[in-house]
Amino acid sequence: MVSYFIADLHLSDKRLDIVKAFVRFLQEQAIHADALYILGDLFDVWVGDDIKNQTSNIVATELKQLTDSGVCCYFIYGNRDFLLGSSFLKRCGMQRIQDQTIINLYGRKTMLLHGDILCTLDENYQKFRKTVHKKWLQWLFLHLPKSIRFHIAAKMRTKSQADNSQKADSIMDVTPDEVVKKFQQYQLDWMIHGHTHRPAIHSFPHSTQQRIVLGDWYEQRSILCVSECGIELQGDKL
Ligand code: LP5
Ligand code: MN
Repeated sequence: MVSYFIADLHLSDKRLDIVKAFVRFLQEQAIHADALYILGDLFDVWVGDDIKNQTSNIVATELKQLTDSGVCCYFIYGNRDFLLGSSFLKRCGMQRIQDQTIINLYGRKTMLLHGDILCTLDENYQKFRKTVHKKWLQWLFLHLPKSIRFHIAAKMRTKSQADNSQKADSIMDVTPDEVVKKFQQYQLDWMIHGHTHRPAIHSFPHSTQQRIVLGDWYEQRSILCVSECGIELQGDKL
């Protein structure tokens, strides 16, 4: 049996080709799995479960079909879709799990996370994250009219894009010390995350520990396939 891990699909009506690729993955690969783990940023932006569009309807229908057929599907929030709520999770039959959840993955102690929390050198982002994760602020935001929510999200995206283009590569990536700290603190074998859009399998010298980074789906289908036989990070063209 096999478990699949994906992240950073950034699905939206603007890129229905990615939505199609995701549907194909669900119908052809995930359907045969033990479990599917979505490690954040499934959607390009999420500003409330009450907003329905072509993409969210397709995703809900297809994920429900998958979960109804017996495949467990787990979801960790990303920095773009942390407002995804319980009503959408229910429509999909998905279960939310916390960022930094530790699971036993075919005998390996594995931490699952979106990855943004590891980017500790990005102080502006960490401040932003702390603010938008305040429950009372999220409640207020979700009670605003849809048009205002779209407007604020668009402003945030514009500012984020402008800021990111000025940030050094090392700031946009995870902080190496932070990674080592997590491995030591929790005695991990594996860590799996996305967010940085730098797909790779990182090994540590003289150790069997590995950090697996999922890629985005802009040009490729970045899928991690884990079974008792080992791991494979796939990256087929869309
Ligand atoms: O996503 P990515 O990879 O491009 O960049 C991230 C970080 N940026 C973000 C911001 C998101 O893209 C915006 C998401 C909108 C979510 C929906 C609305 C929710 C509202 C909730 C209210 C309670 O996450 C980026 C990191 C990068 O990853 C790499 O780690 O660097 O961080 C930033 O860009 C942070 C900026 O430096 C600061 C963000 C400024 C936001 C300004 C707010 C303006 C509001 C205007 C209101 C009218
Ligand atoms: Mn992200």
